[in-house]
Amino acid sequence: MVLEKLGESLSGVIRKITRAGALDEKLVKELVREIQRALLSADVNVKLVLELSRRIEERMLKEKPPAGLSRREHAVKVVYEELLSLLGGRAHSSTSSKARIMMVGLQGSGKTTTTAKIARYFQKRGLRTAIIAADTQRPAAYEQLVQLVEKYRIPVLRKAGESSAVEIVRSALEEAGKADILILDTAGRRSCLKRWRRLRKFLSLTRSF
Ligand SMILES: Nc1nc2c(ncn2[C@@H]2O[C@H](COP(=O)(O)OP(=O)(O)OP(=O)(O)O)[C@@H](O)[C@H]2O)c(=O)[nH]1
Ligand SMILES: [Mg+2]
Repeated sequence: MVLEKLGESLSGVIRKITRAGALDEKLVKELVREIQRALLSADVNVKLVLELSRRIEERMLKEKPPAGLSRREHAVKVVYEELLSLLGGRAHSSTSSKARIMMVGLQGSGKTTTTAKIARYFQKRGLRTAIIAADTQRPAAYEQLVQLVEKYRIPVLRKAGESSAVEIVRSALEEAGKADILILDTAGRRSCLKRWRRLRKFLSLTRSF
């Protein structure tokens, strides 16, 4: 019951962050007070609550969001990480949460649209996400992706002028650097799907990511 109430209150805080217009000092203080209230009514030690809320406030106001994350998304990440540290856990670091997702499917089945949706899904949860535009078959596949995600500032990686998908992936991996989640949008033409060796190549390239 207590945990349920705590969960509800904290979800309320996250909702407030994601819907906030501007994350100014006044709002940050209000959010921190709400987190304090929620934790204290769940009987969390007062000293711990004060320490945690001080850290949340400081990080939300002073920390520069990493590339690809807005201030609101970064604020959600801060709350998540600090709550996790309170519970004795460790937030996913950029190395531990690294994942790669390769979109494979027939032409027109929704790979590119879904790539953008998945990228946004993880970004909202505070993970740094990057997309590799490795579809070399559909005209303007890169522009389609950029159009879908530019408002979220999710990087779309592609080596300009490169016609080999494998080379695009190779050079994007160098750029992807700190991304937690890397999504590969591939071409879905039958001719490409037939080339399983190429798909295997994608996988082996991103294994080290
Ligand atoms: N109704 C509906 N339409 C979708 C969905 N996902 C994608 N579409 C539409 O399906 C069409 C093809 O989507 P894309 O995401 O471009 O498909 P794709 O697999 O990347 O296509 P190729 O790159 O040509 O292989 C577009 O007009 C999308 O708007 C969905 O979940 N529901
Ligand atoms: Mg596509």
